[in-house]
Amino acid sequence: MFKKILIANRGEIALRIIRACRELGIPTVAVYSQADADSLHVRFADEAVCIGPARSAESYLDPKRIIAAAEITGAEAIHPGYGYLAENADFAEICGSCGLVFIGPPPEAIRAMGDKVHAKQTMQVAGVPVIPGSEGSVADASVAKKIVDEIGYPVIMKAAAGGGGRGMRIARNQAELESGFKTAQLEAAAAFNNPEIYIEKYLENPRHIEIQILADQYGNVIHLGERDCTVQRRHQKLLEESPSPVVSEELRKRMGASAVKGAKSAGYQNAGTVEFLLNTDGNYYFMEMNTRVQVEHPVTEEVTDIDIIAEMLHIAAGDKLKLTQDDVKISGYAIECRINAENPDANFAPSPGLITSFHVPGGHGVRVDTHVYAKYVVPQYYDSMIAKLIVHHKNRADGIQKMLRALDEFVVEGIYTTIDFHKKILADPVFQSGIFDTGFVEDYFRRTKGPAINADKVV
Ligand code: MV4
Repeated sequence: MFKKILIANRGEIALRIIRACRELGIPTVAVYSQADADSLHVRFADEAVCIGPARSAESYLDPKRIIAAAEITGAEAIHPGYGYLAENADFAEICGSCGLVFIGPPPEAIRAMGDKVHAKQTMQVAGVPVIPGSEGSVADASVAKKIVDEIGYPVIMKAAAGGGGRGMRIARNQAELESGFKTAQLEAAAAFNNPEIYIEKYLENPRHIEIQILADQYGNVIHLGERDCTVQRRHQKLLEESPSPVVSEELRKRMGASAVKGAKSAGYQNAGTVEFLLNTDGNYYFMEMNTRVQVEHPVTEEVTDIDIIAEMLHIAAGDKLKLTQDDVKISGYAIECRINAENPDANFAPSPGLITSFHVPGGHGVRVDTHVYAKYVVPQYYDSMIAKLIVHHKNRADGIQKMLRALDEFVVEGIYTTIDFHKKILADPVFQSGIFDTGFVEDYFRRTKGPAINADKVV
């Protein structure tokens, strides 16, 4: 195992990785920006290096500073967490050429899955169901029109270099196709420095179901079941559940087998997530692959009793997976609420500042992953998630009640948070029924006369 690991991240995920390292007896190095000097990841790591000013581009996003910190502290490996450099293939490559182990997939796998056209082709060749559409990227609107002649409207245009919902456009007729295509190309060029666009049949109101996988360096790949991330607002996940209320044991086996097959065929290693859209007819389609540990990994940890971060460290150190697929048992139900420093009554505007009081819930089956404490100042520079509240119980109905109880115990004063908003969602009969789709949040606002959501063509 590694003699020292550097964590190239901040916030709750930096703490999560430090905890896993401590349990494995691995000394840790934290890096931090000047805005994070009072952060818990700095306090709980064995060593800490200030790598620059508050701005991410000059700290957490700067490979030079991270590599320098690893070299001066003698770290052998770097865990990137999520966000920042986690899915930067060049950074993973630089780690390798500096003699540092990047705790994640090989650069080639990150690159292959980062190109959404390439990723889709890889999955299709592996026999994973993909959404009908263009084979590869589409040169112009006239080529797009030819594809629509085959698959029909509505279609969605996506940036090859996009992902996570950025740079997408729906067209329901030829006029929208022609204007949308040009805009999509220009936006993709500006946002991702790559104008490539591909086209797919637009699936109305799917669910977002993703499969967690683990792959060692010797070709062994297993899956840890699904997470249902259907409850999203503007492509931001609000809460995640496992198992999904609509995935049967049989469907889990098939989706899991697809994810494993796709990962093997991509030469994937370490932890990853294969995202699918699930239709109301029960058909699922590959959407994209996330080549990192995800925010919502704890729900999988709770129902499988597998420490995903510890597995990542073992895999990166060259250990063989000790678990086989038969060892993976889904037990009970887990749900995670993302607690953000945001004001739901002001269109979820960020609410940074001083937390005057902070009390976290506890009790059986309750887990809180947070870097926040009373008198902590939430910096304005970074994302607004201040805590993840995860509960584990026997079944979905009891799990939701436990989450409601835990949310009631959660006290955060001094800033706005999404705690009360989560209570309303969890108490909603449609949410409780388990039968909803990615339009759930928008529909909830309509039904409860909350803030209207801009219904333009940008999804
Ligand atoms: C789609 C789709 C419908 N049809 N692709 C959104 C995130 C990005 N990864 C892809 N997304 C979508 N792709 C086709 N062909 C609908 C969405 C989508 C969505 C997906 C998952 C969760 C929430 C969503 C909200 C709006 C649109």
